[in-house]
Amino acid sequence: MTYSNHANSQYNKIKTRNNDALIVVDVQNDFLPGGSLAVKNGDTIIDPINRLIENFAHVVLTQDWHPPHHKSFSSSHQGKKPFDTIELSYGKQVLWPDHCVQGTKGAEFSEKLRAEKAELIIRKGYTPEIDSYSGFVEADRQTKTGLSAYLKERNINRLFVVGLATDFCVGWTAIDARQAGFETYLVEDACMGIDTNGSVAAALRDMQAAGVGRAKYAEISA
Ligand code: VGL
Ligand code: ZN
Repeated sequence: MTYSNHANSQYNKIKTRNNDALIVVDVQNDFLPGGSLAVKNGDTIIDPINRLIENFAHVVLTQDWHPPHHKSFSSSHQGKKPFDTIELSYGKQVLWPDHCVQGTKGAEFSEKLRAEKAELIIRKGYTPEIDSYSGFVEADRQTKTGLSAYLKERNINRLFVVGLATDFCVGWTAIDARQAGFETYLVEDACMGIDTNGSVAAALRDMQAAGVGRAKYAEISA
């Protein structure tokens, strides 16, 4: 009789290692209740994330960081409203309310997040014409942020991805992490989705197809 270590078993125990990193995606005021692109119940994942932060030797934060009038804002396109979609040079783009504008309160990390332990903050979405959901590669699918090279130079090879929003920045970051060759887990109860047009189900499907594993925060300890 052996105990299953399969990802679908009831309860897994994951011990964090020195070559793991916790990637905390976009826990910023604009994505939290009261923010301009608030994720419903987004604040409920902050305590789980803080608990995870205690258990990782390496913590990286991503920060959505748009200039005013960014191309991903519906206000930059005449006659468009939030959640409409348009074609940009790199493909389909969902249009958003103005959010995470550089230097604003909405772009700051939640003051409840234990952000001080982070060793790196990767800002993304600062190119005026290109969005970047992923912490690794911009939406043109070519421009790199440098995150993969940073992690590899530090011999980090296993990533746990948490934060906001499951169906956009978390999902794309996790999939690109796999693409870059990292063993990658979504900590499913330490992230929350926007869910427009079935986007959470689609993101979970895409992550699974990319080989992203699933974990729960209580399974993970140092
Ligand atoms: C995000 C939409 C636009 C996210 C960022 O953090 O998931 N979503 N910009
Ligand atoms: Zn954004």
